[in-house]
Amino acid sequence: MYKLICVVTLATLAPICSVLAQPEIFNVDESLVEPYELPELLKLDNGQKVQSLADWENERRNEILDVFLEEVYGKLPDKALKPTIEVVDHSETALNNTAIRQQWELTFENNGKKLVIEVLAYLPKGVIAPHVFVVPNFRGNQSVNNDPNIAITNSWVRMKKNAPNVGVVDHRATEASRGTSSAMFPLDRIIGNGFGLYTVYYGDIDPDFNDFSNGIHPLFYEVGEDQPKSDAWGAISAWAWGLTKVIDVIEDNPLTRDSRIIVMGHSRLGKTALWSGVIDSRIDVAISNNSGCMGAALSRRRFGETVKIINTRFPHWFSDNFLKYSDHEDNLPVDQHMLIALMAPRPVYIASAQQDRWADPKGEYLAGYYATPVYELYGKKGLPGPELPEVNHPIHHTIGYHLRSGGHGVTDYDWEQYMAFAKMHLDK
Ligand code: GTR
Repeated sequence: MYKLICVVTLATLAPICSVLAQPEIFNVDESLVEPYELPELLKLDNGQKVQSLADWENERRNEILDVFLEEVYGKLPDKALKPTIEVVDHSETALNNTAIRQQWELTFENNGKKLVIEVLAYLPKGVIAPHVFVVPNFRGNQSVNNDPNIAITNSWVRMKKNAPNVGVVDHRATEASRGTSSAMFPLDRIIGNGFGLYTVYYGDIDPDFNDFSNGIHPLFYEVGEDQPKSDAWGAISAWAWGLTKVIDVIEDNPLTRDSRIIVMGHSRLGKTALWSGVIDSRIDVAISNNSGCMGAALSRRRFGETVKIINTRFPHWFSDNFLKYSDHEDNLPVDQHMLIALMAPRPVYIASAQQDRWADPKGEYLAGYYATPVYELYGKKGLPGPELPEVNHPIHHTIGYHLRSGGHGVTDYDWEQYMAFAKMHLDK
């Protein structure tokens, strides 16, 4: 089935090859994509067609959601765990006097374990209930800006092979890590456009390696358990759960209680952003930036990263049940167009980058296109046809999409689209 072995000479894919423990087999040639059949979005498990919005909302949506919960990302705990929340910082003069900065410590305790999640917000001064972006970060809150008042994370920080890892020593962040992700968080533009930003470090919620004795999971184990059940949450569900806790903070904060909420995430956190939008209806808009395999991209295309590769490298991201779909995508009762459809009728944006073939731009687009019939049930516009739009020609319907020139990352161009898309849908 796979036609291309990872001996790729293409500069853009070379780094991928070098980080894989063993050469993996994957295809990045469109002409080699085998025909595939997607599971039907609007057909109930009993074979009947979805005829109405009520059929979708009361039946089909639940069937699909259950599969994503049990077979893919894993079920989140039913039990609510209330944190103690401490406001640790409030400044009215942040970012050259343009923003209010706030920081909170959320402390969760259970089973004799304790977890602290730090939340950071910048809000534009003089704007009442600004729309707020919730964007999880990869290297600690201190990495989003070189503001010396941001608390440096105490949590484990991922170190990339073949990357400088500036300011991270032995998996701990140091002073030198301040602002190292600021290109991904253009706060001057975000605040300048009247938006607020909430961010949280994903490693505070669950450190990103295959170990379930740390992070949030152990706080929810039942007696005798030391890892999640086979249908229970992996790391992506845990990170999405963490975003719902940030939304609790947004709702408790008088400055943002009435704000509209846009979740945006990049790459593995783009997968997380989509999933959080599905499980939390308080999210008004979900945006996935270069989310790829098990984010927006259709798995059955087996283009770029495959289910087998993702399960081999990152088994902890999903429920254990998901492991059986390695090389067996066709057995999965869902594909990622169904994840997008679960956001309906709320606006959802899928962003791809031309050189990011590992994430399968066409597969990301097609998931939005094949989700469109559900948006149409609500009288909303999805994506117009099966062909990829031209590079740098964004589509801003209720489903948004762009294929940006360049590679894997978040750029100012991406942010311009997200802010325009959010304004279009959320401004009254
Ligand atoms: C890659 C992974 C992708 C994507 C990316 C990232 O190694 O294969 O699924 O999530 O990491 O998060 O940067």
